[in-house]
Amino acid sequence: MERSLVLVKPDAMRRGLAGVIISRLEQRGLKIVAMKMLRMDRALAERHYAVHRGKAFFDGLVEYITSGPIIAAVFEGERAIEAIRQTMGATDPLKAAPGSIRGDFGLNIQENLVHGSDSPESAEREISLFFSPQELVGWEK
Ligand code: IDP
Ligand code: MG
Repeated sequence: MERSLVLVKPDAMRRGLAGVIISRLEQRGLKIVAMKMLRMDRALAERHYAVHRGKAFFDGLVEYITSGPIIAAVFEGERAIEAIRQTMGATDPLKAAPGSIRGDFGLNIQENLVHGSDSPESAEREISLFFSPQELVGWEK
């Protein structure tokens, strides 16, 4: 079992696509183990995207991700990280497969609707930025 941090980004929230995005991940067979709505501040955005610091798109990315409310969620499932990345589609929506979230709803490489962790190490680090261990809800009896 793997866990991944998913963010419904501000553009998706503004466009009323939160339900569709969450629904597609649920339909894929992934289980929600944590969820909250929040607005990221600059400090959280810079930590979450620390790996991109120094890149040309970093400042714009921080502006964008802090531009409105988001939904942060943890999804769990077998090979969840890869399954979520596939369900999201490639970073550039024009390169994302039709049928993927970005391929179906996106055009812009920055405003690309959704975030999903890219490795188990990233997932662990990212989940801990948004959730305390107590906020991860178990499904087993
Ligand atoms: P990912 O979200 O598919 O993992 P990353 O390369 O980790 O893609 O980039 C993080 C986010 O930064 C992207 O989802 C997108 O919002 C933004 N981004 C990535 N590359 C570019 C770019 O070339 N121009 C503008 N924004 C970008
Ligand atoms: Mg990434």
